[in-house]
Amino acid sequence: MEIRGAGPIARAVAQGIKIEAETSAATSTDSFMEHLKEAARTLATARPTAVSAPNAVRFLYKRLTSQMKEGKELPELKELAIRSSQEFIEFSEEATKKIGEIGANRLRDGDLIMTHCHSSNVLSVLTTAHNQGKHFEVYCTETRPRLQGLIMAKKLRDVGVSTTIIVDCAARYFMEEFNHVIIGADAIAANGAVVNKIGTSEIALVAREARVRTMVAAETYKFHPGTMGGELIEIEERSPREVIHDTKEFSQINIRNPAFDITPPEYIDVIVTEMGIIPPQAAILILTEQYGWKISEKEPWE
Ligand code: RUB
Repeated sequence: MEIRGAGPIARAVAQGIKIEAETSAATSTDSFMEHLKEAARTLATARPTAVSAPNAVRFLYKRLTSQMKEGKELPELKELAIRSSQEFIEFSEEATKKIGEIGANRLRDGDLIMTHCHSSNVLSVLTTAHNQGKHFEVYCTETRPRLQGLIMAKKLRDVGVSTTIIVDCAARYFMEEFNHVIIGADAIAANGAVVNKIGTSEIALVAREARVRTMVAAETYKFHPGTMGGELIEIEERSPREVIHDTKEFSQINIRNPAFDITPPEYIDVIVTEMGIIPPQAAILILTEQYGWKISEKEPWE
């Protein structure tokens, strides 16, 4: 939880691989690849829900293995690992910027917008629209139990956006007033279902009931290749102490703390990616046509 949000997590993974490549004492291509594999396994599986982490590794390995097959020597492979990690970080930052520009086009003067949790991509959409001179207001949920919504609210205030904080369960009370719900994503399944902070699916359900449009702002490396073969996205369950600090007082009572939930594609109007706006049903095309992932592909760290 030092690094929050699936985009920053992906960049941290690429940075980790870069450091491993820079500091590796390997003397052959095989031992270098073995060294990176170990690091890749740790990094790719550190946060089970955010697919951006394993996708960052997949992105780097695709390049490395194709170069290895071409018979590249150790210094070239090392240089490629370092360069590719840096390129991924730059691509990721650029993607968030583009998402901001594309998403901002959908906002209008006078809009009232609701968001949930803290997402760098949602922040990019809102700050870009604000910098374009659009006047709108944002309601941020607190986002129990870790209160990332408060981080979002402070960041919006600091750039000059009119911001209001509400408790999570006030979503339905205010919903009819909103023009948009805008949320980020930790992972997107092949059928367009979106995994994001716990509470997102409830908000999307309420938005649909009130005919308020739900926009997801997410980079294409949030799409989960494993789901093409029916793999389920693991939902990280965190410490009960995030919910109840003094668990002794509530002894013999179970406390469950899933960190994310799944919003079905029917509740999502559009996904704003760096490549443009797509309906959730087009998720499979991103996976197969853009990234060329295959069903049940062997993972680089296996
Ligand atoms: C953060 C969260 C964010 C997504 C998208 O959860 O659910 O909405 O990760 O963020 P946590 P971004 O704080 O538990 O990691 O757009 O920055 O990738």
